[in-house]
Amino acid sequence: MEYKNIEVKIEKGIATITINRPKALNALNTETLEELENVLEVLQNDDGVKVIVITGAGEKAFVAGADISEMKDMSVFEAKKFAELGQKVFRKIELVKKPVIAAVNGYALGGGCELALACDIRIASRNAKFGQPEVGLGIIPGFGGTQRLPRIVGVSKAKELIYTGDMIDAEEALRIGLISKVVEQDKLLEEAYGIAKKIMSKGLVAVSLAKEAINKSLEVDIDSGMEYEANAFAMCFGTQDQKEGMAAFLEKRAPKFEGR
Ligand code: CO8
Repeated sequence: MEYKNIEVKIEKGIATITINRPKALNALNTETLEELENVLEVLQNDDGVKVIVITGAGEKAFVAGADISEMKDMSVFEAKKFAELGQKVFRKIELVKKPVIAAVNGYALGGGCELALACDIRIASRNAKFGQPEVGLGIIPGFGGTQRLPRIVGVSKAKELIYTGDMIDAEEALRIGLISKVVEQDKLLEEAYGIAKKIMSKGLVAVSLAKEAINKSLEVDIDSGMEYEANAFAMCFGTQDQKEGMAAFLEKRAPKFEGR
């Protein structure tokens, strides 16, 4: 597939997806969402890709939301279809069996904030701004924001952000646990790649199982979650990486993981 609205670069096991629609501050229209859906499928099936980084083109915006010009005249039916498309694509990010890091380089508003929320790890540049301004447009978050934001920052803060539409800066986002790190803009990708490389030095089957188990913790009751964890933990013992990791520890040497 030819991409018009995203750029994809794969280097040393790290795939970088850059949302690139500068004229609309990287806002997500149907075409961009379809391209994202396609590339996630491609990257999921590419064994050479170990970690995925998502960022926005330019220095101003990560993603300034869903495309308001496209949504303006939507019928109820079209709006439902559009919301479901965004939800499907973001769920794919959550379910892809590889870590996904959002490198938030500017405005992450509405659908842009929701895109970041679907990623496993969020870091941001100092100029980043987060918000769910939808109620100011007479709508609500529709790409998972009402479901993921309360799970990540707690119900009270999520309601405050969604009811007021307030924008918060990167420091505040860090304080409330919406992101895990703030760095200078020119260091953002370097930092994201640093995290990616650290993850890639570990047992990647284990990392993938940890992703699944942590996701489950947000979806099921604690006993089902514990059972899921115990099964995932046991599965690690069927991997070469577990044998190598523990042998290396006992032999006092660095492990050589193969990701299997
Ligand atoms: N959609 C379409 N175009 C956009 C968007 C957007 N979300 N954001 C910015 N643009 C365009 C502007 O229209 C402008 O275009 P033009 O140059 O042709 O006039 C260009 O990008 C530059 O923007 P500004 O001139 O506004 O730049 P400023 O620096 O003055 O302001 C802001 C930057 C603060 C980011 C401002 O652009 C803004 O407020 N943008 C909209 C933010 C927003 O409300 N986002 C939420 C959208 S709704 C949403 O995401 C819902 C998700 C769920 C959908 C469910 C489906 C039903």
